[in-house]
This record gives sequence, structure tokens and C-alpha cells, in this order.
Amino acid sequence: VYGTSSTPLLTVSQYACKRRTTTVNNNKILTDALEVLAESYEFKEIPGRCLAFRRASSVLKSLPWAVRCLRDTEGLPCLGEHSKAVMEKSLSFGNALFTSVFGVGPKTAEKWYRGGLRSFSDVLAAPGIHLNRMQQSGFLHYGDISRAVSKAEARALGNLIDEAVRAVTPDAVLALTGGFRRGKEFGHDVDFIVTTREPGKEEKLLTGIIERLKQQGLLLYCEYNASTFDMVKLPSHQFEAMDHFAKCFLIVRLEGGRVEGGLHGAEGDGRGWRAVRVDLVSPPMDRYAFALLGWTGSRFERDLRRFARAERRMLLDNHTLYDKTKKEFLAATTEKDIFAHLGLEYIEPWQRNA
Ligand code: TTP
Ligand code: MN
Ligand code: MN
Ligand code: MN
Repeated sequence: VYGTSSTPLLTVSQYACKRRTTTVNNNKILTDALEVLAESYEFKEIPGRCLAFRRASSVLKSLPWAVRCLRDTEGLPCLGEHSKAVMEKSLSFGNALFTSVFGVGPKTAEKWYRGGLRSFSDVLAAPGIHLNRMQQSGFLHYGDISRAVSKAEARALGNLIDEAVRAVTPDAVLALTGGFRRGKEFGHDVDFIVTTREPGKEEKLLTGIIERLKQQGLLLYCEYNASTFDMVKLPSHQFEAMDHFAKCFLIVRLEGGRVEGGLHGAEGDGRGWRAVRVDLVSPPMDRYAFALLGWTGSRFERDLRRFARAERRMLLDNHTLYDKTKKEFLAATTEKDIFAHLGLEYIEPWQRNA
């Protein structure tokens, strides 16, 4: 039990899946600083530190109040010495600018930064720097895709994708996932799950959607990853962000720059369109609930896996749930089934912003 004179009494679980985290982040400056470091340790392949900073950030996100000094954090779980030191200093990294470009990871950013590059024009003017196709589109559409996507723009994109989905497979299933499913007002991209009721046709559906968007002239960039999904494989013991479903990472042209509720639309430049990052994933129908839960995302989902393993001897990932005691896979057609298998109270998507 936690409480000081200035804050309400509150018990904070060490598990994000036992906390209710809304989109209201009262500690954004601190969580941003912690997440920059988490990412940097992820790149340096020091998973312990990466995880420690991520968990600290996640705990701060769940607080219904703002931390003003370290004393405010007494009694909270997951805040180690290092996290407290970061919080105190609120450090920032110079290479953060480069990782904001689509296609530029921490490794490349660090390399450029170490090589003395400090701005985009430095990078674009530097001799001997080869940009891959993804990075080229990242720079080309930088202004648009670094500008937040509004809920209204996400809805407009949903209509556009829905139209393409119906044209390929009229009775296909399409669902919004990612941050917008968690009720966020703004996002860096829009994520969708698409699948077919008829098994084995889901990958064709995805390539069909891509083909259609291309024909409509709406596809500014497309990276397509074919399915490598294999049912006999157990969920990984390690932290694995990626899954094996067919998916694509797109940059889509959204017409009508001034969607109502849009952050800026295309105001000023009079183009009447903007570029938006879109992710589509296409699992087979019997994997739908697991994929939806996984892609709804945030730290919440990571902790759900950790909870499953540590507290239930079960393995959870984007594909499946496996009970190590019973030595069997547990079927689920909805997210509620998965929570029930784990013996957890169901938590709504908008309460999963850990
Ligand atoms: P993101 O789109 O990166 O994050 P977000 O939607 O929560 O927030 P925003 O876009 O506003 O920044 O990822 C959504 C979830 O999808 C995330 O939990 C990770 C998951 N995901 C997978 O499970 N497998 C994948 O291959 C990819 C790319 C993402
Ligand atoms: Mn997203
Ligand atoms: Mn993101
Ligand atoms: Mn995404």
C-alpha cells in the first residue's frame, strides 16, 4: 500500500496486466527519458537494463498523478537505482532525432551521430552514406509521417482500407488494432488486422489489398513480409517483438488533407493529402484473438506474457497460448478467452495503455 500526504492511497502492482493504464500519461517527460534509454540498451543488447527502464516507465504511466520529486515514488514497484537517477536528470540523447526517420533504427542513428552528423542535411549531404529504399521514403515523407495521425484520420484510413478489403474478399474480417484500439487520440501510424473466414486465404487477401491500393495510386511505400508461421513451434521464451504472420508496413496517401479533427491536415501547402504510416497483419482466423491481443500492444501485452510465464507456467505470444503443466495449447476465439485461461480479470483495450 502506497501513499503520502500529497497523493491518494494506492496499491500499484508490479504487473502492468493488473494495472489500469489509460491514455492520460501524467509523467510524459519522465517516461520519454526512460524509454529513450530502454531503446538504447535494447540496441546494445543489454536486455536486463532495457527491461528495467521499460517497466519503470510503464509504472509511471499508470499513475493518476504527476511525479514531482523522487520522494513521490516511494513504495512504487519496478523503480531501481538507475531509473531513479534518470528520472532525476531527465537525460536526453542527441541521436534521438535520427531514429525519428522511418527506416532508421538506433544502430544507424548511433553510427551517424558518432560520425559527427547532427542534422538531416548533414546526413543527406554526407558522402558515402547509402540510404536504403525505406530510409529514402522516410526522408521523403518525413514531415507527414512524423506528424501525429488523429483519430479522425485513422477513421478515414479505416474506410479506405475497408473499401479495399471488401473489393478483394467481401466477407473478410477487418479490425482496428494498435494504439487507436486502445483509445489513443493520436498515433504514429494506424494498425489493422485482416483475415478471411475461409482458412488459408488470408495471405492472398493481404497481397490483394496491396495490389488494389497500388492501382488506386495510394501506395507511397510498401514493405511486404510473407508468412513464416508454423503451428508446431512453441511460443518463444524470450522477448520477441515480431510474429510470423503475413504483414506489411505501408506509407499510404490519405486524400482530403483536412479531415475534420485532423491535427493540421495539409494546411498551408494546399496539397489536399498527407502521407500516413499503416501496418496490416494477416493471421489465419483461428489465431485471430492472439494476434489482436498482441497487436493491441503497449507494455501491457509484454507483461501479460511475463505474467503467464511467471505466475501460470504458460507461454503466450501473438500466435498461441501454451500450458506447460498440461502440455497443451489453449484455444481462444476472443481476447476474453485468453484472459480467462490466464485467470485474469478482463481488461478493456482502452485500459491497456501501459
Ligand atoms: P505500434 O504501431 O508500433 O505502436 P502503437 O500502435 O501502440 O502506438 P503508435 O503507433 O501510436 O506509436 O505497434 C502496435 C503493436 O503491434 C505493438 O504492441 C507491437 C505489435 N507488433 C507485433 O506484435 N508484431 C509486429 O511484427 C509489429 C511490427 C508490431
Ligand atoms: Mn500503431
Ligand atoms: Mn510506435
Ligand atoms: Mn504499427
